[in-house]
Amino acid sequence: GSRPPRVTSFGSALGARLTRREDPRLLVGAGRYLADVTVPGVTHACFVRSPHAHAAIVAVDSAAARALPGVRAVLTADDLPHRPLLDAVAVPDLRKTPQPALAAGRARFAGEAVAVVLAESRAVAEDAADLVRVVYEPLPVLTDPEAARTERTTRLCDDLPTNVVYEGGREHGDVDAAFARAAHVLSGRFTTGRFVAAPMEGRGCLASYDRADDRLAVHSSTQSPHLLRRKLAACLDMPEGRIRVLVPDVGGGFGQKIPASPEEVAVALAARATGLPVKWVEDRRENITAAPHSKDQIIDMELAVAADGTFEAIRARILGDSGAYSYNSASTLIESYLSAGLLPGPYRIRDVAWQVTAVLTNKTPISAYRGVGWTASHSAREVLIDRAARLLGRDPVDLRRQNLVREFPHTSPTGMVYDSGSFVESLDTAAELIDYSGLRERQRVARETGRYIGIGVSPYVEPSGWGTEGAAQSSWSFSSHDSVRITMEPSAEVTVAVGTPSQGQGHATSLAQVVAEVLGVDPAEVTVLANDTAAVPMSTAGTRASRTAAVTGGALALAAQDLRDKLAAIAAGLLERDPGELVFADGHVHVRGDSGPALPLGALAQRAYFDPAVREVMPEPDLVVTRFYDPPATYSNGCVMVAVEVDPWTGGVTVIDAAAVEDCGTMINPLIVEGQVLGAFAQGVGGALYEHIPFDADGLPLATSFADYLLPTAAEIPPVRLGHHCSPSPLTVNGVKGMGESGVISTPAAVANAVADALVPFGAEVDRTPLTPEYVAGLIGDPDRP
Ligand code: MCN
Ligand code: SMO
Repeated sequence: GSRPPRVTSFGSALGARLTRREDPRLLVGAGRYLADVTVPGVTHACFVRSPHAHAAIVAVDSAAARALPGVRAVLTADDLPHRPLLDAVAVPDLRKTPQPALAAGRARFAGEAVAVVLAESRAVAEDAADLVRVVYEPLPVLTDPEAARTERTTRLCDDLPTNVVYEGGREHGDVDAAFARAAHVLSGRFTTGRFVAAPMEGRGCLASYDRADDRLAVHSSTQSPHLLRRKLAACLDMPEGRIRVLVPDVGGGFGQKIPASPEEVAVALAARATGLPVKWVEDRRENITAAPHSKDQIIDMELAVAADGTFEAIRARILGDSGAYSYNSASTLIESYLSAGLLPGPYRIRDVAWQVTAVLTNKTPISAYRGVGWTASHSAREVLIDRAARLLGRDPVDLRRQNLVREFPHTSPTGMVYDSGSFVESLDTAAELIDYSGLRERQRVARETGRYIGIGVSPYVEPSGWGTEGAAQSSWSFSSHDSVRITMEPSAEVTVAVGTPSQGQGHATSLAQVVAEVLGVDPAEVTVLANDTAAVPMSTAGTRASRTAAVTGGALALAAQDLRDKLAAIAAGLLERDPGELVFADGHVHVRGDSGPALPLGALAQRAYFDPAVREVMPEPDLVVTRFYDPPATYSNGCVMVAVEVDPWTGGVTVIDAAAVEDCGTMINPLIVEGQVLGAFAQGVGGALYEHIPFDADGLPLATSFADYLLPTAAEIPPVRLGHHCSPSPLTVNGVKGMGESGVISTPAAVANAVADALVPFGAEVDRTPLTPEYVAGLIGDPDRP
């Protein structure tokens, strides 16, 4: 493959706009995704899935399926005894609902796996799955979370008295007093639709069990290899060290591939039970119906505003539709509960009270998707702020500027400590980029001719770079550190092993830059591997929560520094110099102020490994370093602005202009940051306008393919005007903050407010996403009579 552009000046790798070195390989079709991985004797799995949202499983007759030539086995929960998947988080009062790998006795959502067929090909496995006769006895179906909340007879989990998996609340400050003295109280209900992450590549795995050694190897399209290993160990009752998780290229995850999936457990169990290597590649219909869904919150919110526009207090009741199980490694609570923590967002709001209820229904379980939890409360708040601006006759940009956090560190009432930022500056830059005042004029002129343009603004703060403290500030208690291993090979090439695989974030480039910067080498000399749990001591969380740049990147910078110290000690001994006199640049060790020939790192590495004399200088001259990092909490920020045009006759919304300003502290690679911003912006537009999985009264999903689950295409996304601010974190290595989710937190609110702004002449207010044409046309009523 072709090499990325060479950086001419070493030591300037951090912050360089390098094109992604992984792209040439991926773009010519030389990537190796899960579907490409195979082993001799591989058998293919197809799941038999429940066509009912809620039903007792009375009998399974697999005789006809077994008789089909090429079928190796048909297995049900009875054939594969195991421990169910359980939540890993320790949120007080969370009622955990165990989720079996295969439904045992009862199916709780349409698409839940009931049996698995193993065959010589996927085609035969699918044909055989059709021949498995399952006798179901339908049970009453719960689809409405409000109804499920009070229902006592029909319960999803027998061990729980109700369908409520979490109910709790907190008051920060004196909220009642703040509301009592406020000049204005804005209130409303906002509903965020049910998304599915829709990665280009679905989930999947290939499990091989070695009976002689009692070892399990699992290739998986996962974001969290160590977490998967831990879950498999628990479900299969195997020591963790006997399980190895290998990660091929992954074509998108967006949070959906954080949890260990029931299907992965079933495949591993099937491999162990039969001794056959078993491969499962999820298809699109399975992904849309059975992979975790996301968002789906109903928020009743009140905002107290003083006469001068100061935001005084927020009160929210958040109802999360969890689906059928409190999802295992991330927990369904990741939506509604995290939503509460970010209620104040980027504003100086003193008093906040929230009440969260998460309730089980007969739908696909909810788990993480980019912008986890935060999208919903952010959108609800921003929509109310625009209503406040209209009520007060204030410009929505001005009103926000007045209330944004300006001093750092800032402790939000919910306990988040914003370490640094450019909240006001990012708002102003976005307004400048999109020519806000010019757009207002264009809007005015357009209205005179019966055309409806609207402008929406959405400044945001992103809890990013989750280490243990960052997670804890969201009341999400788990150990979220990373360790990395870095090795200088005898050729002086550097191999880096990390536990945070890339699903498209460009880690092979950006993490190499971090290491190259410290060692003074070309990033092309640094290979980043995130493909094997055996190569890394531990990554508790994997790639999620916009944490890789800050956590893994931090660990790598520290490890590279240790490695450089080792090299300096060896070189100093050989050159009879003081290590402090040595400079690492251009792949050489130079003596400061000495213009004589420098020592190439290749020669130094050769000697470290192979020259016995080096042991006189350093008794253990191995060029391997392991480092651990768990950074303090850090918060990035930015602002999204969009302009839309609404067609009053069809209710169709077109995004006509957009600006996105990001501040993630020190940027490792601005080009990659911009790619992340653009991708998340597009997903945010999708969530705002198109994406939603409705369910009918029988609990059957009404979107099961891309014909009815509508993703935005390039045609729906306008060019985005990009801007940056840079407020380095005073707390993290290199001042790096994470940023991978920002656009999905902020964009839906910007679009919703732009539509609301366009509809002002019709006296309509928006109260949900997605803003589908039917919904918008319904708000407009008679297009001729604004
Ligand atoms: N970066 C940088 N400088 C910074 C911050 C980030 O150069 N100050 C770079 C990083 O080096 C990395 C990328 O930007 O290459 C994203 O970094 P970060 O914010 O740390 O996020 P992660 O790498 O941990 O990725 C996770 C994040 C999440 S949580 C979701 S969801 C999501 C997202 O990334 N899923 C994605 N972006 C995605 N992009 C793609 N293509 N596919 C997914 O599944
Ligand atoms: S939803 Mo991102 O993988 O934390």
